[in-house]
Amino acid sequence: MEQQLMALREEATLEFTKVTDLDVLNDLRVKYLGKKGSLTGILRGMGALNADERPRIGQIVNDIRAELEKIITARSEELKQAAMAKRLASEKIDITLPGHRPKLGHKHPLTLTLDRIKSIFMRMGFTVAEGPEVESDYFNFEALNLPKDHPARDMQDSFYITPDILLRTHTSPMQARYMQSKQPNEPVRIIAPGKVYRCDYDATHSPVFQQVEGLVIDKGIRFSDLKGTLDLFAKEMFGSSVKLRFRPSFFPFTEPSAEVDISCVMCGGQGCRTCKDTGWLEILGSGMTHPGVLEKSGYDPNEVSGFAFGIGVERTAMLVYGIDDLRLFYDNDSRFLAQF
Ligand code: 2NM
Repeated sequence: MEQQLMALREEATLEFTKVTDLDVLNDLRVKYLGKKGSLTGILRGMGALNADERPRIGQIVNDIRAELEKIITARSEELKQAAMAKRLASEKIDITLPGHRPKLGHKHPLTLTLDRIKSIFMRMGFTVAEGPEVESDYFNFEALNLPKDHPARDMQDSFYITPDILLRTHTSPMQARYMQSKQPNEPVRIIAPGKVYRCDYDATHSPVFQQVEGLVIDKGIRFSDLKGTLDLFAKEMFGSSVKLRFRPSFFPFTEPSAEVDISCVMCGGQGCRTCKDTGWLEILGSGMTHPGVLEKSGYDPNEVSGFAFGIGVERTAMLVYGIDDLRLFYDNDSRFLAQF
């Protein structure tokens, strides 16, 4: 048995020294020292030895194992260093090459558009008022003069949480909240931007979209104030050569009401695909605040008057950037978003 052990020691040492590959070295370790390896194999024969021989042979086995492990560790180090030296010799790194710049994101086109809208009105002295997207029936409809049979109140057209609570269908509830937080007849000059929700989905309608609604109340506010404010807004937003057109319309919370068109930003009013050959683009709704809306929020229509308007952020962004499908804003395709 002692001879067997010496032979194994010799053979293993020779093989470990010859090996030039780390994986092969590991295979050899398993072959000689592994659970089913040669050394363990010889150890199994110990049962046949005399009791007084066993400790001596056991000692030899342990010594051989330690010695071989030492050789393997040393050889493994050598091979690792050789591999690294070879890599360093062949691999050429040009440290003067420019690094990879991390890709920086940027604001979404809708955020850029909303920022511009806000900034235009803030320069005119408007305050930005924000509020809840989950609203009560009272603030979303009742306080704004929307009759019980108004289509927006239909379960089909709005997202209801309970019969009394829904996702706001416009940002006007914020205007009512703001009015009610003020002293009676205290002047108001706010815009309420934010997300609103309606059951609708096609190339020009998304179930969630963004709006900016404005409200001005004070003594002696007239329709000409509405016109001047929206005229300045449109010129700042779409360019100073833009013309405005006010068309009579209807909203439950304003009287009189007007739909506002701008001269087509694509063709300058000549007529094209975007404006469907009319030369005009509808951009917002507006009107003089209905006396009932003022009264419901603590304002006296005999003392003060006001105007209000609502602008669609998606629609504005589509016109500013020349985009024909609103769904592009929500797809999050970086090929689209990278263009802004
Ligand atoms: C629009 C059109 C016309 C509007 C009305 C009010 C409020 F709170 F004063 F009643 N806020 N916004 C309004 C008026 C909104 O959107 C097309």
